[in-house]
Amino acid sequence: MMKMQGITIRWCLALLVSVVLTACSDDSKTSEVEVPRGPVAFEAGDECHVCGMIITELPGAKAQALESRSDSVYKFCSTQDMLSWWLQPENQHLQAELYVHDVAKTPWEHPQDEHLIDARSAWYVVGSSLQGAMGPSLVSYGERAAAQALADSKGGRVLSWDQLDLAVLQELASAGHEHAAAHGEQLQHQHGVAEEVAEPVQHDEHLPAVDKAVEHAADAEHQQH
Ligand code: ZN
Ligand code: CU1
Repeated sequence: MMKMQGITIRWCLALLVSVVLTACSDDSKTSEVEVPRGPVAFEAGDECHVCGMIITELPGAKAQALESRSDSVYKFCSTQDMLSWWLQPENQHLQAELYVHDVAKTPWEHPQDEHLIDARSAWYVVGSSLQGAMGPSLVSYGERAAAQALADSKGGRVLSWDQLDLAVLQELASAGHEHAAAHGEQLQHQHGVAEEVAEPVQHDEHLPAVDKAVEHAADAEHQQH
């Protein structure tokens, strides 16, 4: 009789364990769907989803969004073009992975795909003299200290992803109102940026890079009128 009871209890335990295991495997199935796909490569000829410019021909941090439900991939010439797309009310409810270049790890003129990082945990400098695809740029970094170093040397301030809003976009747009005129001079622009980045960090008020940017803005202004 005792033996019979032992077997029954053991059988019940086995049943219980199998129920728990089934529940566990269901859980892992759910989380598998949410594993991020990770960033994709920028191909030659890819156009910015917002402004249509050829992304890989332009300097500065690029951005991309991978929308989960539709499997769509959106690529952007610049971090601010992704931000302006993201801030549209219909897009804020999307489930999307967002990536930007870590400018501390990859050349400004030709950022490399292996240095794309999660945009939501990145740090951004707004108001620096660094010129990107759309002129004045929202410069992205993986580390806050690296972002602060740019702000210290080339002006601007450091913001987290959650602090990026329409006011920031407006600030960039008004700083770059000459962009439309500068569009025709992309190559010249790129050279200016390459020289600027190659220069060692200086702390005097009259940075040659800043002079160049002002000069460029004045040129563009002239063309517009
Ligand atoms: Zn763009
Ligand atoms: Cu553009």
